[in-house]
Amino acid sequence: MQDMQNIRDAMKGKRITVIGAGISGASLAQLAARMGAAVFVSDARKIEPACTLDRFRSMNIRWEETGHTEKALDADCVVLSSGISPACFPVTEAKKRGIPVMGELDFIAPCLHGRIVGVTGSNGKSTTTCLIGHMLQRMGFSVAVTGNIGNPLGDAAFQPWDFIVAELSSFQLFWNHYLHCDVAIVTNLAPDHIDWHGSYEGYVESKGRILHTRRPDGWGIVQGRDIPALFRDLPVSRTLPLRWKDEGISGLPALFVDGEKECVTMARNDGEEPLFSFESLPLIGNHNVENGAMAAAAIRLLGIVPENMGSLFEGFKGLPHRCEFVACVRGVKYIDDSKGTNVASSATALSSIQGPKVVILGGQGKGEDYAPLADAVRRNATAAVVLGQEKEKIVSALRAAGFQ
Ligand code: UMA
Ligand code: ADP
Repeated sequence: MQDMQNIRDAMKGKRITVIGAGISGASLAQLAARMGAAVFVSDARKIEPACTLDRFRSMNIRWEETGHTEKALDADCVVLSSGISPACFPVTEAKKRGIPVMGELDFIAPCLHGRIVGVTGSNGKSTTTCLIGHMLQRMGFSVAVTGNIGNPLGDAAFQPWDFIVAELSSFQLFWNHYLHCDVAIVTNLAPDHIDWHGSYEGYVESKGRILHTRRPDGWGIVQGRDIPALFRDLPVSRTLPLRWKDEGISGLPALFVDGEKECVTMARNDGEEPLFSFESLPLIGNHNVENGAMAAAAIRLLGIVPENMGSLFEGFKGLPHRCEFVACVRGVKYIDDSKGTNVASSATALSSIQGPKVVILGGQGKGEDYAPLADAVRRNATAAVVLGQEKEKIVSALRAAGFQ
């Protein structure tokens, strides 16, 4: 490819340090090496698995582990893997010394070939990303389903895709300037990763960057209720807000979900068109209807007119650990929603699953207020088993909500 040659010419001999040797960092390092750079990887912990180091050796990539040292700063540019914080030592020090610092998305953006659908949000990112990928693949397009979903974006570089559907995190978007989406989706907003961003406002600002950096002729899809937080005083253009019909809010364009007629329509200035009826979506819960609505709208906003939108959902199985049915033992159904890793997602799952429930809660905290979760437990569960690092905080929130 010609542009690979141009990029290689520009990168030849450049000293690139990649911070973090996890999945995204290892992919970035290999991409930089393929571009002809002299690559050094620095990780605060031991680099694992061992095969990562085998690959580094075979590609002449040098590294350090169990701590960032001065060696990481002997570079023309410092490139950050997915979750690296602006407060980490190599970043603050590189900035002090005037060494350019680049996020993962900016580094990879010039190497991507294909129209880009970016999906971010607090919950439903992976489901929506995979659903869009599934629908496009069913139509016969070549599609990379990539990003924060576990397939690093760097692996999609220098390949001719029709579409790249990328799940993007608030961490990645914090650093983004040059990844311009054709369709940019923010599935919804709820508090998450406040420890990393410092505040909810900072988190929302990072998520909003997917809209503010999209292509000028690109479209945005967001929850109607999230528009004020995402745009603040900026003009709202080429953005489709999702609204439930019973909210009674009018205005065009809009993506309408009609709970009574159980169907989804898209309305633009040139008229309203049906997208699908709920029964065609093989996933449970209103939250998944919203994910399906955004996925279908993305297909249309890419300019694709399928004969039957609903039929594109066929064969989509849903993702593991997301309201996943595990087993039924002596009449008790076991459902795994362990991917519900913030208050809003677990509260949504609790209200989506029918019948009396015993809920198991716990894990590591991210600085969230547990009151809304406790309220959802009080309304939807008969008993709660609480464990893990956050158990005391969760138990006191449950007590404060009057859950016995
Ligand atoms: N590290 C440093 N210095 C630091 C901080 C971290 O060297 O200051 C090192 C760590 O020691 C570690 C590496 O950097 O070796 C980062 O590992 P990681 O597991 O945090 O990240 P990756 O393995 O690169 O995985 C990332 C995403 N992780 C994060 O954004 C935190 C994965 O999303 C993603 O699937 C993968 O890239 C492929 O693109 C995970 C995630 O939890 C599932 N994402 C968050 C979420 O979904 O809420 C955003
Ligand atoms: P993410 O990639 O954003 O973590 P997933 O698609 O993996 O989202 O879903 C994780 C959990 O979030 C699900 O198990 C479910 O409990 C909840 N969830 C999924 N979609 C939504 C949505 N649109 N709104 C609220 N919660 C959702």
